[in-house]
Amino acid sequence: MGPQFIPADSNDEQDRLLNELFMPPFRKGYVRVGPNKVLLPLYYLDYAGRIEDMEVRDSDVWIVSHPKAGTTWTQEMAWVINQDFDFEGAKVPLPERFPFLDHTPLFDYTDILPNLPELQLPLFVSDSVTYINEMKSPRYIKTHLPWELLPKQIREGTKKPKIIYVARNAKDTCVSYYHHCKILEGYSGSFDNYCKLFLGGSLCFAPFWPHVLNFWKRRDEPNILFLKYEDLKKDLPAVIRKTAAFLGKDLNEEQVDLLAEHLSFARMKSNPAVNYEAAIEINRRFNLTTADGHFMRSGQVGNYKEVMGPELIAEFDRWTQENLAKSELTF
Ligand code: PPS
Repeated sequence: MGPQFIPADSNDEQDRLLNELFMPPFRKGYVRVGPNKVLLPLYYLDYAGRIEDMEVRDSDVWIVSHPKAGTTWTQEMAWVINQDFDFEGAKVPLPERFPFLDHTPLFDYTDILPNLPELQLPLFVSDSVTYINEMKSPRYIKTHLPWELLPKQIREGTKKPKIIYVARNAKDTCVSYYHHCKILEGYSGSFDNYCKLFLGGSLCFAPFWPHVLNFWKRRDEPNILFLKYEDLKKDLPAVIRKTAAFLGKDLNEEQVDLLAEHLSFARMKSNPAVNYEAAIEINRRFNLTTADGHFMRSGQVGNYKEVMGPELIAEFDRWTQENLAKSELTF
């Protein structure tokens, strides 16, 4: 059985904006799930019970994050380290070797597929939960689900996979998520309305701060590593060393440099295995979303300054201070 939920279809401003501006062909509605009222597509309910009860393995490596926090960057880093620098294997598309557990619940193609026979979906898209259940060990699993919606075996500690959580400051996350939702998830509204939804906890996997803080408070558990996008930007070799130590791998300085080069923004932007250009192209080809843009977009800290005015910045900063006041977390 999955967690409790309520439909996000009320008459309040948040639900109205969401249902007016964020209803692409592959969404049929939204629900708010569990005590934190995590927003998810209605289709998630078809998978909630299977995710809750899935068999976790101690040998799994999980990357957990709020969307756009640096997930892909962290995935590639963890995969290369844990696979002992198998750069040949790293040519396999990331979603295949490091699948996204909650991919299928985000995209309900059930009414679309009969009309688009040419749209052939691989199993990691059409049923990401089954794909992951059938993977050989060690499995690599990406998820944006917050702590309270992770499989029961993780929450109850009966299985202890290695979990890397990556967080990013709210303003850059919001801007990055806005572009992502336009090019990959069919958001059709303005940036201002998007920010209202972000601050109001009405985008998939929101609310933002409980997502981050629920891992921050577990950061000292031996099977959890808490990283920040800003630290990857500031000193990537240091984060590579820290991640290798967490995964139990010894790296020499030559390997650290080699991996830092492989993980540079320019290299990742031109690497078809990790840049999601193929996924964007499918959306365009089948008219599932219409906006232009790239997944590897700015790769900067502070990019929000180019799109947010002073009032909006002040609002985000107030909201951040309020939420972080009782923690030692800073961005
Ligand atoms: S997703 O869809 O949630 O998995 O997206 P996620 O991977 O978390 O976040 C994508 C943003 O991370 C940036 N990115 C990088 N920045 C710097 N260096 C490297 N190597 C790198 N790889 C990915 C990517 O550009 C997105 O951020 P924005 O701000 O949109 O550019």
